Amino acid sequence: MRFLFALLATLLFATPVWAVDVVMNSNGNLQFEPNDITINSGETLHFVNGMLPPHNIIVEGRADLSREALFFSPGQTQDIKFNEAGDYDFFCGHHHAAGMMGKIHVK
Ligand SMILES: [Cu+2]
Repeated sequence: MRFLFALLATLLFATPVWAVDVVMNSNGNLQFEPNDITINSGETLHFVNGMLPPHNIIVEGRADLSREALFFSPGQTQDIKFNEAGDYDFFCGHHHAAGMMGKIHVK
């Protein structure tokens, strides 16, 4: 029995496969949190929908990295893997004018 609990705990609380959680509006501010992100190439960002949806993720000039479909439900997630080093600007297409944007630096 103890073994099963240990196994379950390992499965449930294992180190996530992504590098950074990015919350889309966690507290009523129309922002990505964090919005200045540094990762290594090959790492993945895990976007989590927060409040005041809908939100999406547009990586400027990179349709392949963007997630244009709007998220309507809090808690929806989307992973984006960045394989190439560089600086990327990203924003929420629905709230760009409100300043919901950020930068991703891939080393
Ligand atoms: Cu938004």
